Amino acid sequence: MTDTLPLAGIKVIDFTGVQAGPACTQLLAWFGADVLKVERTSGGDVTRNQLRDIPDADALYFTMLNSNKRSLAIDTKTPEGLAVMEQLIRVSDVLVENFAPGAMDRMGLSWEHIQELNPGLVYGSVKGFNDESSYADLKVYENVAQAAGGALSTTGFWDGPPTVSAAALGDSNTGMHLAIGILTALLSREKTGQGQKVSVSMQDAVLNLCRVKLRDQQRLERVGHLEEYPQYPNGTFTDVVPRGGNAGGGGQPGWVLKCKGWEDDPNAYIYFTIQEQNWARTCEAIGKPEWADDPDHRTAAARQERLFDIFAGIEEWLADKTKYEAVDILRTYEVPCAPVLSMKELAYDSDLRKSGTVVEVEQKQRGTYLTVGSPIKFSDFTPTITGAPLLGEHTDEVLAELGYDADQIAAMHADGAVGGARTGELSAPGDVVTASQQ
Ligand code: CAO
Repeated sequence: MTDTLPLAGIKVIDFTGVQAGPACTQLLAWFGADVLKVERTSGGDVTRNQLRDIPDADALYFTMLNSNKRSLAIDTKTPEGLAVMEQLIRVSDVLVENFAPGAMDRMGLSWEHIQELNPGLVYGSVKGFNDESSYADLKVYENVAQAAGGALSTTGFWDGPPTVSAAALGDSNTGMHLAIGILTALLSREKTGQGQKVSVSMQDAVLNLCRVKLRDQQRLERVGHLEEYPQYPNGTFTDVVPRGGNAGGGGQPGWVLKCKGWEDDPNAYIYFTIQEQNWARTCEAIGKPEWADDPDHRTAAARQERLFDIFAGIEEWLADKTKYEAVDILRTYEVPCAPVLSMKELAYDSDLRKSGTVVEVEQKQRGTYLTVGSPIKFSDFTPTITGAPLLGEHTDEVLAELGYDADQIAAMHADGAVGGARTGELSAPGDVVTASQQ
């Protein structure tokens, strides 16, 4: 099955950690690439140990970003480890890294040297800021990127502080951008035979998703207000895009509305959108048919001034309906809306299980756990999600593939240049060499 997947035969060196890089390489692995995670001998990717829910088992943070991969544990700061890395670069198609700025150069793996080793290699790199930025030297995590990319200043309520989004706009989003860049460079290589460096900065990737706010900055500078924001027409605007709470970002006003049970259930809400072209049916749906032709409600301009009174009226209609009942009625009137779903509801959602968007995976040391499957659906194949590798689980296998013999491999283990379980040691799921034992 794996041999027939679209990216079968593409060898990827996954020299990444935490979330941004691993999310990119995991996607390539799902689509059939042979993704080899290269990790430090002591502990590996830091997420193996972060936020553990089972002592001595790799954390979900790691397993949910590293499925379908193999793991090689080497110390690239030893001459033997660096030689292994160079040999891997010679025989691979793609290398992805997201280390701190300068770390690859310090390791002796500059882009110039990588090109000498393999001119056909596609080199994918994530940094916090792009090369032209005066912040290019900074180390960056998710929320730092959200701050720098415009998400923080535009998220939250107008009377509260800048607010982070739960969605990984800085991390996974950057990884997805990088995956697109890598696949593009691979297609380019088909024509030219040449590899190239593909860089994505987290600031740039966040801003790319915040493009409507850049739109709003220019509109604000031209007309002095933003008609779809709750501040209009009764509040004040400054010269920067304000935080708009739960307002819709496009031309159709929307808001989060309370449903039956909101007093006790933090997620008893729906998101409701007033679609301009569907106004008459929307009025029918919410039991206010008189609003359809009323001059105070008939046009978008008239509604704008009394938007929050309209939402309050809809909440009266919602008071005796659960979020599911409300959506079931509103959908028959083609009102764009959805229940606000909790993570618990999503985890046990049978539709998401059926579509493979949420999958149950078997993991050594852990048993089964839930993770996300591919959100990209193909007509010709369905990606199968498998467990994540243990630290150095494939060290010996990979070294043998590179031509090292058993004595050389043993010597490298003895020197500490490589790590992980020795061949044959992983006979049972619980039989694992943990970081602390290495
Ligand atoms: N063998 C030997 N050394 C290794 C190694 C290996 N297999 N793998 C990594 N290292 C070394 C690196 O060479 C580096 O050494 P130097 O500091 O001496 O150059 C060291 O480990 C630490 O690398 P790091 O990049 O992981 O550094 P960090 O933990 O201090 O910073 C992070 C982490 C994420 C802030 C930083 O990597 C970064 O800014 N990356 C770019 C942006 C990014 O991707 N952030 C998203 C992370 S997801 O939230």
